[in-house]
Amino acid sequence: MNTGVKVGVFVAGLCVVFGAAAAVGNAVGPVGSEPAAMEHGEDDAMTDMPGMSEGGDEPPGGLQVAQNGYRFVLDDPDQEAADPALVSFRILAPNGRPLTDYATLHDKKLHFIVAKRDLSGFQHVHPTLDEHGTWTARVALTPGPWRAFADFDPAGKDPQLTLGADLTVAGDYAATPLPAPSRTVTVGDYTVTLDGAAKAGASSKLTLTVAKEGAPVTDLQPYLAAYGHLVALRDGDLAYLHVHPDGEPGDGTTKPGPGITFHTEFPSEGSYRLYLDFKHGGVVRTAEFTVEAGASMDDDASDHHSDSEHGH
Ligand SMILES: [Cu+2]
Repeated sequence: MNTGVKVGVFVAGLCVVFGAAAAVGNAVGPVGSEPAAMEHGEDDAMTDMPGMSEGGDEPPGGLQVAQNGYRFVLDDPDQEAADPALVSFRILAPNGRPLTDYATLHDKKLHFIVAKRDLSGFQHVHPTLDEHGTWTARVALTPGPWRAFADFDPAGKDPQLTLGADLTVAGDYAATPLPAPSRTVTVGDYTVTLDGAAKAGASSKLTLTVAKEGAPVTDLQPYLAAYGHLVALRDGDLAYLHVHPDGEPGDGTTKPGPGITFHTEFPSEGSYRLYLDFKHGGVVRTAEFTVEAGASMDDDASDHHSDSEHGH
């Protein structure tokens, strides 16, 4: 499987997860609640490989500062260390003007994420938009190289995008080594356990189970219309993957914990940092994991998959 195809698989996975059909390129089918935005080529899907529904060679999200005519413009990509730091930016539309009309995506018009290049410092916030199309986000910035991501869906027919831009904060910086892979992390009084294998180019089922002081949490609170939000960033280039769990609060079947299940595809083998946002007791917390995606990962989790249906 060549790189382009793998990327295609990944993009297809993203589309399915987002339910925003036609996030890129060709058909992914009417999988979501949002109207499909495809203009053409709905039947063009690659059919030469099982499970493939997405052709083209779109890269994973977050790697490009401009895509499909949209551009992510930070007003000041050189920032001072501050908490809070105000980061303002615009999304320029294909007509060159700041975009002011956004579709709501998971309760928000835009999701703004920053992470340092060493995958530390992750923050996921929801900035405010003024009438001129300028967004302002409040984040905590420490010295070093950062990547900023804007995850949004332009109103109208254009697909949802994640654009990325570099942000530099002056000052002394030493990269932190990526923490070793771990199945369990602690956030305050909470312990989050990861089950399942991260696989490159194949569907990966990941279940994150939340406990507080040793007791399973069964009353997670909806946050942005889900019981959990998971962002994965690839070590090395910070390719961005935002996935949402199976089921929604209030759908009659999805329980509010302790487990939150996600299906996604990793675009390649390698190391990823996973950031799970969950809400309990009125507070949103983020649990961070390092995972290794690849066929060689030992999977001692309860969920065993057959080998990749996509082959190698
Ligand atoms: Cu968000």
